[in-house]
Amino acid sequence: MYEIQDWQHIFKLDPAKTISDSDLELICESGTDAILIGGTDNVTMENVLDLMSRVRRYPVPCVLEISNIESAIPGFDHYLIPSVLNSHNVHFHNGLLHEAVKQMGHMMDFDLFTMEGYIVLNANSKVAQLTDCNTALSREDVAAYAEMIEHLYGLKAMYIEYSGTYGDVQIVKAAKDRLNRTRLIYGGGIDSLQKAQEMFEVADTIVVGNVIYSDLKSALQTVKVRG
Ligand code: 1GP
Repeated sequence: MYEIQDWQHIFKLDPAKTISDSDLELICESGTDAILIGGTDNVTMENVLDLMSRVRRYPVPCVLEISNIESAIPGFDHYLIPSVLNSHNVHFHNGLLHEAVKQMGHMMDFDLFTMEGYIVLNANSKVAQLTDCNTALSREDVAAYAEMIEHLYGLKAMYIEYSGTYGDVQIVKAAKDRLNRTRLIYGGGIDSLQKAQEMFEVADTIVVGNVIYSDLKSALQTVKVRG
């Protein structure tokens, strides 16, 4: 149940944003495979703990995508650790991870952690700016990252992140064509069932975020991609 290999649809909740109990109930009981808690700005121990305990009322897997050490708290079913491979800054490749393992390695159950080979492609997103990414990548560039992630790094997941904007299906396909065992996760700009279906035809897992806060009804429609 907590194995990312089985997830087709994920809702991503930003701990820095507000969501009512009734909207949260609809998201958690929507039939999605997992609730991923993660964000870029203002992610704190307090708001992560608050959201985790509210999601915990429901039987859906609750997963943390770690964005900083102070908010990496115990109690989640699983943890995703992004390694931003197209960042110019080594801190976002492995520096954060190194610091986390140094501080908390003695109490980490490594089976609960999955490292994601993360490629950020929306230059205007907060995450691209924070992590100083080279987003001007061709299909060939992204395909090469896919091969590195599966064959050299040996990671279980590649995450193509277009946060805030709908991505280029051909770029996503270029990655997918090079992956056999590594799961391809896509996130960014999915705000309708039609976009969810289009990306799900290419990616293994789709992540739906922002539209939860702007148009909950459309967000809930996207769950229909699940087989
Ligand atoms: C963000 O990939 C997720 O990290 C989802 O993107 O918020 O644009 O849906 P959106």
